Amino acid sequence: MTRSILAALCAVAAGTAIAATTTMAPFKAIDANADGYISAEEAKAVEGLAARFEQADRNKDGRLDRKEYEGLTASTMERAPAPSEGR
Ligand SMILES: [Ca+2]
Ligand SMILES: [Ca+2]
Repeated sequence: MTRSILAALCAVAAGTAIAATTTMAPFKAIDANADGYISAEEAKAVEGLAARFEQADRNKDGRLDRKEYEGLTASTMERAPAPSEGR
């Protein structure tokens, strides 16, 4: 009994991880000129990122460093509903 529950939980966790990585592109892939920052121009290449650019740019320097980008992806994952709830 306990085993099947554990297996189900693992499957859910694995599915969530895959979904998170496929929805947000890795920092390096977006940073086209490899200067270590995502510019507003580079953000336009990623669907949904340009819309959240200002929100993600915490220090308002007009570009996203790796930490700011990772903060954005983390907050996106927090907002995702838990699939195990409501049963
Ligand atoms: Ca760049
Ligand atoms: Ca910034």
